[in-house]
Amino acid sequence: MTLYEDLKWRGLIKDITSPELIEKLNKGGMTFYIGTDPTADSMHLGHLSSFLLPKRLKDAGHNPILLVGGGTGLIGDPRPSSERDMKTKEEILKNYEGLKAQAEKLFGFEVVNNLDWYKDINMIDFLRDYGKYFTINYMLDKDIIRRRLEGGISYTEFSYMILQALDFLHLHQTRGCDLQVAGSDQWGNITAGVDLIKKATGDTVYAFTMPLVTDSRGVKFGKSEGNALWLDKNKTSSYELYQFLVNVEDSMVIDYLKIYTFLSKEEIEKYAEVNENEPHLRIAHKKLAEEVITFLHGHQEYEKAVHISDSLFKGNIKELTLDELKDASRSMDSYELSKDLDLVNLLVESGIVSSKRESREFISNNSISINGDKVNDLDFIVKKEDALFKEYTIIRKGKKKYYVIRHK
Ligand code: 485
Repeated sequence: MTLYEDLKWRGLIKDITSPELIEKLNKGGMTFYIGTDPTADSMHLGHLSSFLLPKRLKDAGHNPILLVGGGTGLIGDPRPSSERDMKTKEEILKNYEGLKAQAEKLFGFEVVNNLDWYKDINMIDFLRDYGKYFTINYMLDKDIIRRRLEGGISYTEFSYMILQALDFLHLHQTRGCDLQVAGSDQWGNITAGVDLIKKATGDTVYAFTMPLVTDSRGVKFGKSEGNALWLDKNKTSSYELYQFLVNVEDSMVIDYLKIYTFLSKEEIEKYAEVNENEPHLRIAHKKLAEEVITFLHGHQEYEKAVHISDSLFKGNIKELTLDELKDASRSMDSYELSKDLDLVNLLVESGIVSSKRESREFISNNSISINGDKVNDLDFIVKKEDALFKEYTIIRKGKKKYYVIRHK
C-alpha cells in the first residue's frame, strides 16, 4: 500500500488541494507543518488523531514542523458559534510551554512559535505587505466567516486567517515548507495560505485535511461526560482513558483502531472479524486502549489501568496500591468526612442514597460493599482507622457504582 492509500483506508483524507499532491506524498521528502493554538496546557484525545497524522507522514519520510501558536493563540481562531473569551498573555505563554513539552516528548516534533516572526512586523507593514493580498470579498466568502456574520464577529477574529496564511508563507520561505495538514475545520485557513503563497511568490504549495473524529451520532470524539480527556496523565489518568476506550461503541471501534493506532490493515481486519462475531469480548476495544495508552504513557501505565479495572470489577479493592487507588478514585463521586460516622447516615449525607429508609434498604439487601466487603450491619461505623491507607473508604452500591469517602 502506498502512503496515500493507507491514509485513505484509515479515513484520514477529507479535502485535498490538488491530485498532484498524491504522488508527492507517496514519494516522501516534503517539509510540512501542522499548527495548534495554546488554548490549554495539554492536548486532549481530540487532538491525538490530528497529531498521529504528522507522525504517520514523518514515518513515511516527510519532515514535520509543529507550530504552536503563541501569536495566533492571542487572537483566537473564530468558532462557528460565538466570539472566544480572550486569554491573558501569561496564560497563553504558560499553555505554550505545556504544549511544546508535550509535543516534543510524545511525537519528537520540532516546535516553532509564530510569535517569533509576528513580533517583528509592525502594523503598517502588516497592512501593506499582507493585507493587500486579501480582498474583503474573499474573506467574507470563507465558510466560517459567513457563519458568524449574523451573530457578529470582531475585527480581531476576522483577521485570524491572514495570520495563519502568513505562517504558511513564512515557513515556505524560510524552511521550504510546501504542505500544511489539519482537521477539516481548518480548510478555510489553510487554503488562505495556499492562495497567499501563490500570489506573493508564484509557488504552488499543498494542503489536505482529515475529517473530525466523531462518535456514531456525530458528536466530537474524546469527551467523557462533557469533559475533555487530556493527554497529560496528571489531568486524566490512564485508568480514565482505559474506561473511555474500552467502552467506545462496537460500531465505531474499528474506525478508531484505524485512526488511533499504527496497527496494519491485516491486523485491523482480524480485529474487525472478532468484533463482528464476538463484540461482547471487547477484544478490539481492549487493543485500542492498549495501543493508545501505551503510546501516550508506556505499557506499565496500561497494565496499571487494566489492574485497577479488574480489581474494581471483581471487588478486590484491597489489592490496589495507593497510587492505583488514587487513580481509581479520581473518576468516582467523592465525599469528605472529618469524623467517624455510622453507615446509615453516611450514605445519606454523602448523597449516595436519598433517605435513611433507602439507606437501610440497600444495607439490608446486601447491596453495599465497603472496601470490597459486603456490609449488612445497620450499626456499622465507618472509621478513619479502618480506611485504606488511613484515607480512602471505597463504597460500592449495587453492581457497578463506586464512591470514595476521603477521611480528613
Ligand atoms: O499557522 C497556524 C496557526 C495556528 C493554527 C494552525 C496553523 C491553529 C488552528 N487555527 C487551530 O485552531 N487548530 C485547532 C487547535 O489548535 O485546537 C485544532 C483544529 C483541528 C486540528 C488540530 O488543531 O481544530 O482540526 O487541525 C491540530
